[in-house]
Amino acid sequence: MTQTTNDTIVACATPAGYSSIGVIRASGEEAIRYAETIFTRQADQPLESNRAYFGEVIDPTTQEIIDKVVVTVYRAPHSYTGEDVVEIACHGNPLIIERILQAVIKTGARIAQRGEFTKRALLNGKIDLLQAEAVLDTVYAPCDEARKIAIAQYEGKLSEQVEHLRSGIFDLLVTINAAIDFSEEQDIEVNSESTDAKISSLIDRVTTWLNDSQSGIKIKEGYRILIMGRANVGKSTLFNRLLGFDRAITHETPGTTRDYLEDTVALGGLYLILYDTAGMLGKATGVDQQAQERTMQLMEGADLILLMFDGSEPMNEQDVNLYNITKHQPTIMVVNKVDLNLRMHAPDILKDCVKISAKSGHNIEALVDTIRSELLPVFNTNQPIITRERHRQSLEDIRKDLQRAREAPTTETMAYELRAALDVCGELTGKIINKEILDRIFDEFCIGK
Ligand SMILES: Nc1nc2c(ncn2[C@@H]2O[C@H](COP(=O)(O)OP(=O)(O)OP(=O)(O)O)[C@@H](O)[C@H]2O)c(=O)[nH]1
Ligand SMILES: [Mg+2]
Repeated sequence: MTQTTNDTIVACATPAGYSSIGVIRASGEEAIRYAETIFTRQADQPLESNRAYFGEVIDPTTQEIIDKVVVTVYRAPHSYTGEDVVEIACHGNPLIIERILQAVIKTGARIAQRGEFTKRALLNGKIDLLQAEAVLDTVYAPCDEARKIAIAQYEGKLSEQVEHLRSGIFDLLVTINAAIDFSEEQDIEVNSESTDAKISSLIDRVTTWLNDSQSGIKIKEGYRILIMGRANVGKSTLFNRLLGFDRAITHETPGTTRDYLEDTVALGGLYLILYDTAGMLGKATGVDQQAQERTMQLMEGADLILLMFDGSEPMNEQDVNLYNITKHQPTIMVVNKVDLNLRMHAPDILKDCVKISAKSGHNIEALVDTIRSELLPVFNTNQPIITRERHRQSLEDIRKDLQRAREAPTTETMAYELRAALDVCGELTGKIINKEILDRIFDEFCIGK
């Protein structure tokens, strides 16, 4: 698989705005020649690979010094893209970055498209499609668990597993093809128990993998956590405490929160989408009733409920109601206001609860630990889990193809289904290029990656 266009591209690899350092990256056949044109340094030897040089960037038209920079050179194929790559680390001022970009463009480069550096890495065989996606996931990992998975995928662990599956299917296809070729001369029984068992074992492998996929996607996209409880128990105070800033209004008057509030935070290595809800007020009417209906709607999609009680007051009917409503969903009981005298008498709840003070922050770490252990799944496999809908869909397709192969009436149809499964494996890793899939993936990238 080789790259057809190797014109030289350039882009800023660091975010817009002021920073200590900004990095401009160029890749392509002429990248080093362009760098030589605009870069001056004391010792004027040719730029060597894997070395950094201190010097100045000069505007090729006016000969004016734009900035003092460090230039690093990576010669093909030992670079991110597999092409000649030059990285210019300048001062992180948007004006300087723009001037240097323009200087490189004046020498003949063009601005890169979204993800074009990574796309070139893919097309030059430096990484496969799963790894290209993992690059994106590494850059945007919203929490530590997502980062761990992204790095494992970037290292190629997921690709290895897909390759392992692919070769299992391929071996089977070879046996079956041989049987088709020789079936007229020899009596080869294809639909034998052993073929059936082999396909079944491949299906089982894909199924185990798929069972973990929902968790993989959740780790990346976030767990929905609903803070529930009767009015005034301290839901908004906890919401603010977990977020680390005063997002919600809190007040001693019951019924402060009406419309639910939503915000995200990384806690305990997980990415959480937190919801602060309206307090349950017993027989509510009008706006209060609508607010409570919304809470009930949110409950349906919640991955975890934090059901809060006010430890400084006896339990009342609404607490019991909420306890009954939520008991069939994953729930953590949270008894709040333990900085005050404990007046709640509910042995069942107190046995299993986390006792906190949302106001002072007491025991919030224990609550985060409990949230983590409730949510973080025990994976069925050691193999890197999948984190994208595209992966999940492909595995579903492979499973269907394998199931059809197992039930195939003839050897020919069995071979046909196995070939279809192989094609999906190829699309998954990018061995088979599907332009639509590529465009969709690289559209998610930023320019400069
Ligand atoms: N002593 C003490 N007071 C708390 C604690 N947590 C919250 N409060 C107080 O309890 C009152 C209600 O807190 P909120 O966070 O607004 O309660 P809420 O559950 O969101 O209330 P609604 O939105 O009305 O349902 C406020 O005066 C808080 O300061 C706590 O841990 N200890
Ligand atoms: Mg509130």
